[in-house]
Amino acid sequence: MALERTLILIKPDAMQRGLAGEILARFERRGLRMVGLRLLKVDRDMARQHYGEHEGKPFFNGLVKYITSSPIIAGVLEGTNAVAAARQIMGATRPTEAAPGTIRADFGLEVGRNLVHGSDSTASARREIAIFFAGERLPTWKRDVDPWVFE
Ligand code: D4T
Repeated sequence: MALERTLILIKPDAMQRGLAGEILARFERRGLRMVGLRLLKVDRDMARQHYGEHEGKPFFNGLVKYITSSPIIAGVLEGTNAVAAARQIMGATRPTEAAPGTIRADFGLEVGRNLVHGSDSTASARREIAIFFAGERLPTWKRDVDPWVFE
């Protein structure tokens, strides 16, 4: 059991449809802890950095136009096997191939409007966290305070 961090994005379609809270709640209630959270507008440079591996593919220009089209939420989630857990909660890239109960199956139809992003490996997570949280010190969680009882 490895404690990992992963980067998630709540993409423009989810933001515009008012689904940010619902999506965050799904990660949160699974047990993934938020260690970073930002609302930001992605510019073309940032989009190129993030989606560099897709440059030259037929859907690349549409992808950049889409991800830069409205504010998004970027988050860093921490937990046991966080990379795989987040991707399981999101479902397959193509919403019509995603398992029922996943975010993409429950809210999406189009691969180009698939609501969320999640890092696909711990190496990608490190690279992507450096893009979206450059220079930020992410907090650590302590569990020595009882959340229910004031002493
Ligand atoms: P992201 O990176 O957004 O979490 O998606 P995935 O990790 O699940 O999938 P990906 O890297 O293969 O695709 C990145 C991004 O491109 C869009 N896309 C993808 C598209 O518009 N048309 C396509 O044919 C593919 C394969 C959707 C996600």
